[in-house]
Amino acid sequence: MNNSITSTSQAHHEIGHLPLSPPDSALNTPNAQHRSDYLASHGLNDTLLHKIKDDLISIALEAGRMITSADPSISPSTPKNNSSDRVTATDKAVEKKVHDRLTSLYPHFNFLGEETFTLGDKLASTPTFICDPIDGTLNFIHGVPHTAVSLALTIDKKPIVGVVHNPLRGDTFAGVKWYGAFLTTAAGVTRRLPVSPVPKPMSSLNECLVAVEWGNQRAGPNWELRTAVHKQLLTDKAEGGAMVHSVRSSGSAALDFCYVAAGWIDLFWEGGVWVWDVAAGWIILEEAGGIVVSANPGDWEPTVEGRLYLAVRGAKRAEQEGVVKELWALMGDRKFVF
Ligand code: LIP
Repeated sequence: MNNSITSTSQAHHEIGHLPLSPPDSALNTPNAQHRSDYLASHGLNDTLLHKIKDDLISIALEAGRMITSADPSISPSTPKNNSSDRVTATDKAVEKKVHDRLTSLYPHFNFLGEETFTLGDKLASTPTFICDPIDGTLNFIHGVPHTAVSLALTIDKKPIVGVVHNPLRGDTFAGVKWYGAFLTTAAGVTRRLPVSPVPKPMSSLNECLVAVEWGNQRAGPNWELRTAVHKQLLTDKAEGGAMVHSVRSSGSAALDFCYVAAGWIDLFWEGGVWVWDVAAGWIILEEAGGIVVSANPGDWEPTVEGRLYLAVRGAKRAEQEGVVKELWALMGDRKFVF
């Protein structure tokens, strides 16, 4: 079955009108009433939620144009926590643009951005925009065309709207709680996620393509655990590994989440990234039938600020739980500490 729902020659900037709609079964039911009461308790309603999604898409596209027209060699990057954790003038300029646009449109909402975050800042329960101006800064610096603007709205510390835009490929992923998740490509084709409406079976890790990232903390117990698990994922079953199809490391956690939402990647296991790396991808994934549990064994309900994530694509719940338990088993009694 073809899951493409819009195929037009429309300009990419028109994708704000993604055909997000709740399933028919969700309309005029007690759930719909509960949903509107919940939104109202935060000063929101369905119409506003969709306006916010459209505004986030339009701001992400504008930010994307800033990224594609920037030349990182002209304004070199500077290190943050270490030599592999870097920031450029473009990261800062994009965040300022996003901040200014959002605070003028929604002056009563909070704003949390990667480049203006101070250690100890906490996500509020009230509506909060979360911004990663360039997720995949190292890719941007090196010219790898795999970076994204990642924008989310949270309420009650949970993502409710998410937009992830890779300006170099022209992909825009968007999700709104209760309304589904979509990908619009550079060709103007919009598809509901996951891309395959009937997800393939996922009976064991052995059949999975797994995303991992390397992070920038390259010493100590977290590094030992990360690299040991990466090795176990790849190692032959005869030697105690999971023998996954392979691992992929894209350099952007936001895009990793979206690729799991699309169903292109089966799982993404990561500890140490931050709320701005995952908030938008989280709601896109959930709306595509995926789940997020902790990167550490035993925690089925991680928080978005917890820095520990195992994202699993849409599949039967028993299959999702099966691969989670298999991955956690590879960790034994070891845990990330962030
Ligand atoms: C990056 C993440 C990536 C991780 C890097 C870094 P940034 O975010 O998305 O997955 O491995 O350490 O945190 O810094 O490019 O926004």
